[in-house]
Amino acid sequence: MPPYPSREHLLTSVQMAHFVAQGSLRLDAVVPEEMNHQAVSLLNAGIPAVPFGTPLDDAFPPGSFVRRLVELPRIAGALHSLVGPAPTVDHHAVHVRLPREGKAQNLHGDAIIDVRPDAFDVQLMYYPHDVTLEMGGTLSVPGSHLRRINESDIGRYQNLRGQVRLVCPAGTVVFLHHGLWHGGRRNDSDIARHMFKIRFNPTVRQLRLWNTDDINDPRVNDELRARFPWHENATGRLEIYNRVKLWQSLTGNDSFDLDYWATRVSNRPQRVAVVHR
Ligand SMILES: O=C(O)CCC(=O)C(=O)O
Ligand SMILES: [Fe+2]
Repeated sequence: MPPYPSREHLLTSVQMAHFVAQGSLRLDAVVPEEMNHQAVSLLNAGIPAVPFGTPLDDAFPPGSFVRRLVELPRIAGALHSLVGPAPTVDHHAVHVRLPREGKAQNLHGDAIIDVRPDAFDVQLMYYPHDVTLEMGGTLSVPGSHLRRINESDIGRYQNLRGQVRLVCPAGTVVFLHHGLWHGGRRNDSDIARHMFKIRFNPTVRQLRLWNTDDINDPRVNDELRARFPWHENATGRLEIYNRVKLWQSLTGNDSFDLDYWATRVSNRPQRVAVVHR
């Protein structure tokens, strides 16, 4: 994998802010048709497993399908922007929702007792064919990634306001923050739905890894301010706060804030006043 994708393929600050607020980033039809055609039989045959922590370069041989997938310029650029150069592969899996399978996967996060406030893993999800509403696209709850839960403990929750069921054209790739609440839906169609997932762990600090030329674009703050329909009136603000903290960490700017809220609640002066008696 080229260590530094060309600048034009890196994410912009507006796209990064979108990821930080929503917990995902979607690249529609980014994989060429010729690869999508090969994908289903390859995925059905199985992609050899790799041990946790295998460097991406060692996980998939040069020229192999998966290597070509992650080397597509826009995918390489997004991956670099999110987790940096030389990430390791946590695990990968092919997820098939069978035709008229009759059941859905419970809502869950792919994380358990993960309290990292700054570093995050990303999950690349690749859909080699069109996914219609009936086909059991991945459901996700935008903006849920920083509301900490443990894996499938949220499985009892059904149909949260603001949830999205993925409907997408062939060759779409979605990058998910590891904390995002999601689940494969029931496939009510006659066509099997395939998705290939790779989880990546960063090996560098996730600090300004994208194209920061537009860092002062007002749309950055607009993205970071997004509220979601499932937010509680007051506690929903916690999501904005956690987002501000993540943006501070990603930009290295500890004083970044949207409306002084993060500044206010982190004000814990250490200077001891000299009291004159
Ligand atoms: O099949 C799906 O759409 C989701 C599978 C899943 O939860 C995952 O890959 O982590
Ligand atoms: Fe999952």
